[in-house]
Amino acid sequence: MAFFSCNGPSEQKKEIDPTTIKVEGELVADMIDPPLVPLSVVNRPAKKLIVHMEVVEKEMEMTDGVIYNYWTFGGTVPGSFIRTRVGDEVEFHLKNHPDNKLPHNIDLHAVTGPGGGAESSFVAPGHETVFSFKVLNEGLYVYHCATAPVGMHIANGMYGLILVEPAGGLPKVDKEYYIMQGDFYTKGAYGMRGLQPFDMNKAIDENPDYVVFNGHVGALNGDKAITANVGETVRLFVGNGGPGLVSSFHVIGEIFDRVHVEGGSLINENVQTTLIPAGGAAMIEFKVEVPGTLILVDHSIFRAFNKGALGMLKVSGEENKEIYSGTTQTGIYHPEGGRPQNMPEEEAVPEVVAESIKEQMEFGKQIYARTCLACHQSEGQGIAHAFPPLAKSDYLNADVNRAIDIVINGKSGKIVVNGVEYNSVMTRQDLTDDEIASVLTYVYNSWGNDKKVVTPAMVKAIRDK
Ligand code: HEC
Ligand SMILES: [Cu+2]
Repeated sequence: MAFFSCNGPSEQKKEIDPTTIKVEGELVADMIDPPLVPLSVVNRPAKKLIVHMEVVEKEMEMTDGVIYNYWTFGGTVPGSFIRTRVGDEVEFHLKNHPDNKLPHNIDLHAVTGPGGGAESSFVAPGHETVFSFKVLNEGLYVYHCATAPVGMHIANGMYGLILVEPAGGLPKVDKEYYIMQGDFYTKGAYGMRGLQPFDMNKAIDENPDYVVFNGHVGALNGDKAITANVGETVRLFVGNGGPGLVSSFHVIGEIFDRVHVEGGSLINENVQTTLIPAGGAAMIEFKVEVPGTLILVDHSIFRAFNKGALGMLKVSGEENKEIYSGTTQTGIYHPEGGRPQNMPEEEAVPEVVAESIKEQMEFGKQIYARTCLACHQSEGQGIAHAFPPLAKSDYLNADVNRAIDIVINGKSGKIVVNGVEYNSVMTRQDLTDDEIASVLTYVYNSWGNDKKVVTPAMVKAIRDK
């Protein structure tokens, strides 16, 4: 027997032919920066919805010290969330900022028409184009630039989401957020400082240096984390701009109560990880029952810990020991950074090296955060029985050349740090001489250590031995 399951809005859609919905009046669309979204359409009638979007090419930070020339819809990656309802007539104004270097256009997957609008929206710097479309199908859709070389425009950040709500809007929830995954390809390896140009060869190979949420490593971490309170319902609008990778979207510590699979009308329940195709999306809903930091990841896990695809949802409120109890070790899931690429020498951009002790401290802190912190912890306190402390470490302070050697070559076997024996393995860290000098200078000048300064020449001397 085949019955339609009772999904409310999608049944209404069957009754009304959306092409016959009349529009009543005009409305200028709200444009808000991610991870926020405009308010639901709730009960408003279908309208002529006027969207003003400007393409902006601009340099922004990919991660600490790494600059990238992003091409954006509206100045952010992803571009502003566009919220419509079935039957709206969208009048789309696409501007190309006069300071931009390239022509652009827009292909919205919610459009029924040639190129999803791309064929009508090609616009040169300093100009504006206007085209109109009626939204017929409810769901969550990707939009992106489709100007040649298409892959390059998308890889530089030109994507966003457009939501088509059913008449009456989506069911009410307490919190809504907008997240989009994207992969980025740079000439230099992950974390290499300076302005990093796009690397077309890596893009064709689909081998990104960065896989991130909302355009930057850490865009949803720390004080930029999204938030909710215990007992609230959360809806995540999650898209994948690609251009290359499919996302295995997962939230560590939560189960998705409902997922609009691929952003459409099919609802799956009790989902652990949902697949989000490149150029696709999903609507994910869950209730948060206990406090803590939920970690958003692409569960292709090296991308999360080594390429940046890691975000946070901080839940505050009362504990509920019936649902979860146990001592919590905060900060188990940290980014670990990545140096997986071997760049051909001639393509590598020159390394930006620390010029002063002040810069060594600054760079060293960043290198520590993405390379050492995952094991030795944020204040160098280590983890009992597993990772020795770097704070007030007698072992560290006793011999600087030995410390350099450990970072270059790794370490295994018994050692005694502050009277406690460790017998574990530290992996060799694939860092440059300058980076090792900076990170060790930072460690020696933090947490009660004895303030040695390590130079690249000292590191080189050990490496060459
Ligand atoms: C994958 C986990 C891991 C990472 C990442 C890591 N270490 Fe270690 N580190 C260890 C372990 C385990 C030991 C102890 C090895 C043993 O038992 O022989 C250690 C030992 C050390 C020691 C000597 C012991 C002490 O406490 O003074 C130093 C110095 C050190 N690490 C520095 C660093 C620095 C600097 C970084 C980042 C550039 C780093 N480590 C990254 C796991 C790690
Ligand atoms: Cu473009």
